[in-house]
Amino acid sequence: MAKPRNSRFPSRKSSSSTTTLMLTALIMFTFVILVLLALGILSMPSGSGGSRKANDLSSIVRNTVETSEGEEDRAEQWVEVISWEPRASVYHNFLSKKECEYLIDLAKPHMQKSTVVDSETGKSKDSRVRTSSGTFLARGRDKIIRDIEKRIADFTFLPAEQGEGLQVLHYEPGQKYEPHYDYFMDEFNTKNGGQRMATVLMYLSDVEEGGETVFPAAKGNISSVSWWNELSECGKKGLSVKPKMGDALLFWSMNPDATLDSSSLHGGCPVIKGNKWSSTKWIRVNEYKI
Ligand SMILES: O=C(O)CCC(=O)C(=O)O
Repeated sequence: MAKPRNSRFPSRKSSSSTTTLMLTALIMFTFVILVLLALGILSMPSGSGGSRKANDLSSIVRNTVETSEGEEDRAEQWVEVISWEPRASVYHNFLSKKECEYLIDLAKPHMQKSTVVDSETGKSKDSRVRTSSGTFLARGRDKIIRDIEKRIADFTFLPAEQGEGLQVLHYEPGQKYEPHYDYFMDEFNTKNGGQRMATVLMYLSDVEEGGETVFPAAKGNISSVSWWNELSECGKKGLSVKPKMGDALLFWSMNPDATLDSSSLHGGCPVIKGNKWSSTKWIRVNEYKI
């Protein structure tokens, strides 16, 4: 039987070549998309809504810069590890000048002679070991303090809820804090929050001479710090940090295995010239209830 001349149905051959063409186009399109993704020209939408890549350290740096926006007086920030025994590092320009002045102004009307903890009874007592004056600022009491406490949590990787209130300290010439541990040897003081595991000490002023924070039991080369030649006689008796307005010193009173670190012994050298203002944040192993 003869084939009709103009069939209304496409032949089997022409339909299979259309399918081949479409498949080839699809493969080429997929290939181009994969190449663009590999080159980073295209990116997949992320669940968090941002275009930031996971594990991209440059995004953390950008984050820090974004946080500091609008704070014209904040100088360059960087973290310097100064010791492994005890574990200690300095975060340069952690606080802005405005924040330092704010904390001093807030604390000034409430300063009282500092006390120490009696290791027998766990109660506070007057002592010649610590001759500064100080006061506590309640945790989370206002926006500026909450911002600082959030920054401390980011720096230490420890939640703000584990921190005690900020203690502001003032040392006049001749005033000091003899070497001591921040951890407790009594049960009374560990009832709320458990042991103190880390301390962040923020310097709210420069000190012309003396006033260093000294770690007399630190292991390692104590003279390797860049400020060695500026240290007082007391400061040269151990690893020392010279107070600089805005800098924060973080050190750990506990080892990673939760034992107490005896190399964290530290003190405040006598101020020789000028005034020293600082603020301490003690961080516990559990939530510290306020
Ligand atoms: O003032 C210093 O440098 C040390 C302060 C201190 O040891 C403390 O507050 O526990």
